[in-house]
Amino acid sequence: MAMSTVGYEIDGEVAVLTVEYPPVNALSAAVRTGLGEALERARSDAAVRAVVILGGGKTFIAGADITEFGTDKSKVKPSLQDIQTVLEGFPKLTIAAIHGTALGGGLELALTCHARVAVPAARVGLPEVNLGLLPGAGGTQRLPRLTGVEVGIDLITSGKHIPSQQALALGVIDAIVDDVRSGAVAYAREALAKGISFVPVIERNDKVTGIDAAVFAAARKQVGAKARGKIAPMVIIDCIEAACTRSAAEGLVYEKERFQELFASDQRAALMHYFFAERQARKIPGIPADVKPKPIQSCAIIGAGTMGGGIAMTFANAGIPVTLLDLDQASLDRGLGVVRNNYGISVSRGSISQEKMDSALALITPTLAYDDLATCDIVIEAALERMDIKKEIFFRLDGLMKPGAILASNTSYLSIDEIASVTSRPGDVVGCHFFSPANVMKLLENVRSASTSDETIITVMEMGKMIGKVPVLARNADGFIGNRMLQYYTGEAEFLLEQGATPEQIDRVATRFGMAMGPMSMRDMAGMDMAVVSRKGRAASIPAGERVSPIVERLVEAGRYGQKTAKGFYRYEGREKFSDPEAIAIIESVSKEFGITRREFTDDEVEARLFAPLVNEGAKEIEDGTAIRASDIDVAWVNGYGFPVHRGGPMFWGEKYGLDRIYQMALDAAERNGPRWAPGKLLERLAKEGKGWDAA
Ligand code: T1G
Repeated sequence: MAMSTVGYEIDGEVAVLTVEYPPVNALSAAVRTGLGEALERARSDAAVRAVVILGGGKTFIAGADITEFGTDKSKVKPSLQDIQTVLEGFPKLTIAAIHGTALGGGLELALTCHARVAVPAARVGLPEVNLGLLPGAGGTQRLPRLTGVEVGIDLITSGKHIPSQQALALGVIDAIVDDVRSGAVAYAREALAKGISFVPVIERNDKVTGIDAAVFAAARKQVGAKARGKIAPMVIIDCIEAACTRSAAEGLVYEKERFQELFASDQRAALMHYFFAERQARKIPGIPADVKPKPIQSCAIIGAGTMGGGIAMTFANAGIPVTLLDLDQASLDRGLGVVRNNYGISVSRGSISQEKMDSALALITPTLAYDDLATCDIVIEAALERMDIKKEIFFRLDGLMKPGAILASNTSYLSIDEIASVTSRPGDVVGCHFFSPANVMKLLENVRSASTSDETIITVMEMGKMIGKVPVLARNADGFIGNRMLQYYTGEAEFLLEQGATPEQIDRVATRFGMAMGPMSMRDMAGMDMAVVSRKGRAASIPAGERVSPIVERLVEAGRYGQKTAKGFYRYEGREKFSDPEAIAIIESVSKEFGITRREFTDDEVEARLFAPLVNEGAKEIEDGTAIRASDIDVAWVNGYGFPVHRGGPMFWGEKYGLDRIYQMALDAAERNGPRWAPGKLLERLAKEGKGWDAA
């Protein structure tokens, strides 16, 4: 008998099976074995007339055990499908009792029970698409039979979790109960008493019959437009279409075939890498286990500008009271106006309720008085990117904030060590770099100085997750993790322009690769006048003898700032962009100025030239300790810079592309652009040894 991971108790005529497999009751080999044995026991116990299946600890079953994927354990019988077959043919009433989350295989198992009940705070979903997969245990065949095809397509291609109230309305669950265990037992008893019979979900065909092919054509168009190269969403639509055009048995076979196809894909490997990378990034080596995060129950923000307002929304959305300070009432009013407007847009789009907007706004208290910040657990400075101003603020905060408060700067590149140097508590000083718009972008790049304490680090990493961000820890260095690499991506794009590529080609290649936006369009959106200012500030970091392309400066001199002036690399009419011969002429004049003979580039050459420098600089960040691990860099770029998650991140992509090729490209780039572009020792070693980042 395997170590029992499934508790078995009798409550009157109901057998209660509790899956105990922390942390999320994943359907490991041990759990599947335990479930098989417990169901057999219930079947043979004449006193048992119903079975309730629930999860121990904080949740129901969160899906197949991802850690077993690709291992022999995943082949151990009974498979999930075997358990489902037992359940779907079980001679006694079976009830899935859901709290926490029922996700992936967990929900698929519940869909083979006769009925499903959930507590109000529970959530259910089929998020396999986020792993480059599809629900491979009948989810694409059963869920649409309850929700209808269009809702089923939306839920499964998005992977979203839905609350139990919505699940009830859609028929995914049959009742909401106050207490997961007693409520489920009572539901079972009542169903027995009333002699209610349940039709197995797989036999309910009314919602998958007679569906017009146009529904799938429309879905493919809509989902395809957002997929940005992801393959799983389109395969999911094929499977749901099969639920409507084939028998249930054939549909299940079809789904299994398409699941195997996705399981073998590079995208599944990349997305699985990313799943663990995001969680690994929260683990900081070298910090003793007894160092615990401080509670963050109040937040002060200095600066009600775009960033400060967005950060205020982030904390308010997490239910944390915010005191928002600015220098004068006009700035404060303007900042709060932007916050209110942002919430209003979300309400009008239906993405949040009016109540949510009102409750979040009620948590934001504007003030002009620094004294009002003193008792907050953390203060985040989001003032101008000038060191003198930041030093003045932190010196003042040092004398004001309660002992133990965390003093954070949202700076995107200024030195945290230098900022901390004006305080008497450098251990409490840290960078918390949010990305604009701060209430939307997921990345929180926490930056430790040489003095930042372990407790401060652990606290801001935990805080990141608590406020719905994806935290990554950087050590203080120019540009931290993301922006330090970004200058090589945009820099090489501008050199490519000088050498003959066009803005259209570069942006087309970047978006074909899966980037949310190409580098030239990104420049136009951010505003190149701002880029010129920050490049002036960083000019000292360019070694003598090296140069940065002056194309951006030339465009700004010509009044071409980007979208804000309706012209930049492109000409804009509203949000629509057009090629602009005037911009091309400026680019060509730079080529001429530097005696560069322009030539054609293949798209593949542009792609390699754009992304290889990212990998090269990322390797240097691992080497010098700016980044703890390669996968942290992947997490930063996926969440802060729109790098396609289905490619795993720049470092994962580079390893697949070949570190030896990346190394050679770095040597070539150094020839062209200067020593900053040369490969570091780590990349050289790994390339020559034929190893990957795990040997870093
Ligand atoms: N398998 C194994 N480990 C898992 C896991 C899973 N399904 N889900 C989470 N973990 C680990 C995670 O790595 C972390 O480990 C710890 O649990 C806490 O996770 C046939 C094939 C459930 C909402 O995609 O969305 O079913 O870092 O930090 O924030 O069709 O975990 O502590 O060592 O995320 O409270 C489908 C993925 C699988 C759900 C909880 N299911 N998990 O969030 O904790 S494929 C999923 C989540 C499948 C079938 C297919 C979240 C969560 P460690 P956490 P959390």
